[in-house]
Amino acid sequence: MSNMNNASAGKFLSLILRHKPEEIGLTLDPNGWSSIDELIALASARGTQLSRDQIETIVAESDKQRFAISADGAKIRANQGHSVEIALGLAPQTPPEQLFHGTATRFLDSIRESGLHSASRQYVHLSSDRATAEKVGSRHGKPVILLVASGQMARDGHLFYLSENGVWLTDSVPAKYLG
Ligand code: HQG
Repeated sequence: MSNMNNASAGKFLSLILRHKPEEIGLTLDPNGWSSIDELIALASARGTQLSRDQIETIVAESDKQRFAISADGAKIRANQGHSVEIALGLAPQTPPEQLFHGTATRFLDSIRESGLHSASRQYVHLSSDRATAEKVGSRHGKPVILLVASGQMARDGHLFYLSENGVWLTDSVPAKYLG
């Protein structure tokens, strides 16, 4: 049995709640929620010890508010970042006129050619501020910030969603909207 520190436990929750619930035999509901008790029990059965207190601490202290606990306290889900198909249940919203996407310079040619695609995730993730985009881009290498003409995209019929933790989501961004 292993007890994880909060950083490792946060990564574990991201893995299970966004990408691979099957890794511990967990099934997410159609909106991405999992019972906290079931998650703890299944993780424990596979040798990963997490407590409810630790989960609550991670949810409260996550720098990006990556997770949400349901109002009744019984369930948890990731606020964004999923590769598994779930419905966050967000209503489309009108985005600001401009949003930012941080990426790595080595992806630029491909992005200029074919636009922004969500790769393995459900949505392309966009930031309302440059500093956040810079951090997101740095995860992949030498960062570069792309400006997204989100206002024009919306007027042209593209849908935007705002996750509970403030990340703008859209299916894809055609190259003509990138500056
Ligand atoms: C790039 C983190 C080549 C795209 C972050 C990105 C975010 C292309 C990478 C969230 C491309 C995908 C998401 C194309 C897109 N050709 N490369 N046509 N279109 N790309 O990790 O946006 O900390 O799936 O630019 O903070 O980096 O996990 O997406 O570089 O909010 O909570 O393909 O994940 O949140 O990478 O990050 P990712 P992302 P957490």
